[in-house]
Amino acid sequence: MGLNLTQKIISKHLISGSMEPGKEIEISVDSTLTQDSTGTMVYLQLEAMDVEKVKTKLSVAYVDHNMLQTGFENADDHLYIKTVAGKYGIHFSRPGNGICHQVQLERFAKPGWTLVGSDSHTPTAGGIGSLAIGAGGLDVAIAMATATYSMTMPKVCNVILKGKLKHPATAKDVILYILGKLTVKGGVGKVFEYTGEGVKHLSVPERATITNMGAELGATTSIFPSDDNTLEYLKLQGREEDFVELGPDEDAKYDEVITVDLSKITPMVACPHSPDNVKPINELEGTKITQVAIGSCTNSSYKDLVTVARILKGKKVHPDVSLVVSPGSKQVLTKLAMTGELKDLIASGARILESGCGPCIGMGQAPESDGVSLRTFNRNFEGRSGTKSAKVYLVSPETAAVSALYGKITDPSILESHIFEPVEEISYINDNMVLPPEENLNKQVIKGPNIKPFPLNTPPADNISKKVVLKVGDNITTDHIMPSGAKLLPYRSNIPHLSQYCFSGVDPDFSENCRKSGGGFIVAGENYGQGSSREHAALVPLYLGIKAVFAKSFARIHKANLINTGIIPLVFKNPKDSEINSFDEIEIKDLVKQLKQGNEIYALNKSTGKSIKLLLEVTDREKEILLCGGYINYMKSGGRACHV
Ligand code: MIC
Ligand code: SF4
Repeated sequence: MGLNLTQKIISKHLISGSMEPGKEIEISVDSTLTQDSTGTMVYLQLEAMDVEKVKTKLSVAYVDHNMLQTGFENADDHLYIKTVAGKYGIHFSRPGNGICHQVQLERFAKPGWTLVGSDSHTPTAGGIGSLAIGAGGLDVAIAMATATYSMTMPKVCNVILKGKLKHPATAKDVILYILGKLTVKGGVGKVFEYTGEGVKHLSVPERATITNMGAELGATTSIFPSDDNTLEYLKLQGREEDFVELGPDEDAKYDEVITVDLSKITPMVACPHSPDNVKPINELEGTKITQVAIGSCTNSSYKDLVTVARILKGKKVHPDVSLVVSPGSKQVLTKLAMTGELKDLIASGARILESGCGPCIGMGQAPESDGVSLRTFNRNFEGRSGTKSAKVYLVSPETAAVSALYGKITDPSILESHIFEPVEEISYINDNMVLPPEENLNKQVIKGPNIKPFPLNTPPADNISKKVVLKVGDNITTDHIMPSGAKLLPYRSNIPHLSQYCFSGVDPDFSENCRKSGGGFIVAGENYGQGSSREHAALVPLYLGIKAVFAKSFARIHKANLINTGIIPLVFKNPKDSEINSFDEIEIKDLVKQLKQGNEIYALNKSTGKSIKLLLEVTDREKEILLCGGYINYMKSGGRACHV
């Protein structure tokens, strides 16, 4: 039987397990990436692992998220990452070089390689045919230390692309359309593999826009074949030798199939406050806007920004709108400067930001109170922009740019046809902002005062009786659990400081309640922990004494992060059992025995007298990790059971 592309790459990298969906597999890891906001924890964990050098073929440490340097804190983080990279044999991409996913695609990602990154949008490299997976920081540290990664074998969903996009529809509209259909939990446990004649009409950066936002579907990853367009892209990057042709076998089998007719896609908008709240643009046309932000790892390629420059050329940004543009990389920004498009952007009134994540993670450019912001980004969760009352809409660069001119959401169909003429790609390569390990001279790791040790759990107690310190609904994001933004991002290496702000936008008393009750349990709905890969959303609750989360379902990366920290992720067996009130006292007796015995855990709601049936949906290895109170203890015990 033929293999699909996902199976082909996995089988080439398979170390143990079988490729049956739902079963645990271990694969070899060719490359890793980290970025600064998750990276400091990753490297603290790597240091705890006692290895001399990374075992991967290539590991890159980026600084792209927090570059505001409002105090010493994040300059300390940058220096720590730079020096630790030098020590362990990791390439260091300096601040200003660009967003990790954009630079990885341009300079490092290879078709057929595996990539594990401490950022949920790592699947961007699926646009070039890599099997690229976002993971929690500890899993990336393990990947660097051992060149392996353990995961659940996903189902493979074939997305057959028919036809060709018609102007003004773009790759962004394709993925928004899919998100509208499948929702933010539609991809959990799946890889989306794109095939069909439509694929050849999409360039690598367009494919990367689609695979990037596969993260919003909750997917393990998304992938395109490696074909002539891939070769063309690699040639422009001077990396022709990295090309291999890759695709599924003709008789490949898939677990699911969906078909998307590209010729029927029209401009789409994801409305506040979720990337799957998607509507066709005609339902929103005329909505007044106050800010437009163009950039992020979804839409900041050279082609994206040239198109924006064409739209703005000779025109003036609407007086009620602030337009900010953050180019994806130094390469993109330089090319815009070389060809003169940068001049057109500046002349129109666009505010040019440095190449990095910037407003996407709330690092500056927070809208005014009740502001309406149109963004080419991938997430519009409430408060993520830095302004809780702001409304954020997600659109393509074309829609964003034309709307910036009119001061309201505007259908890009009104644009003249020359805007959509193919962009002539130029080649410009300059890697002087990447420091290879051999040129990174500070081999002494430097840790400033902002860098605090990460918390460690202890093996679970036999009997636990604790309060429900928080009850929340469906689709809680890691931005809800551990908010980011300009005020908090400088403290990603400082769990005690962050702990004061855990769930602050949901329940400002959460942290205090945890302290008063000596920790406790969290009760949640579906898809708990969707969004970012930040393991701070597990480390901080651990620090506050959270023992277990009871939910209807969990998002993949967050569940792995909970397990790695030793917080037990439990799923309600009967939805009715989720009828638990805040501050009810829950007792789990013989927890260790129950964990060892099977996958059902019984708890008692002492406040109501009702019994609760919970499922522990983990692999044997993950169960051992939980019995040890987290991965670091498990590792220290040599992978043996901590409770005998
Ligand atoms: C995000 O888009 O939320 C981030 C910031 O890139 C995160 C990582 C983080 O929280 O540091 C992600 O997507 O994993
Ligand atoms: Fe950076 Fe935004 Fe991409 Fe996250 S989603 S990596 S914050 S640009």
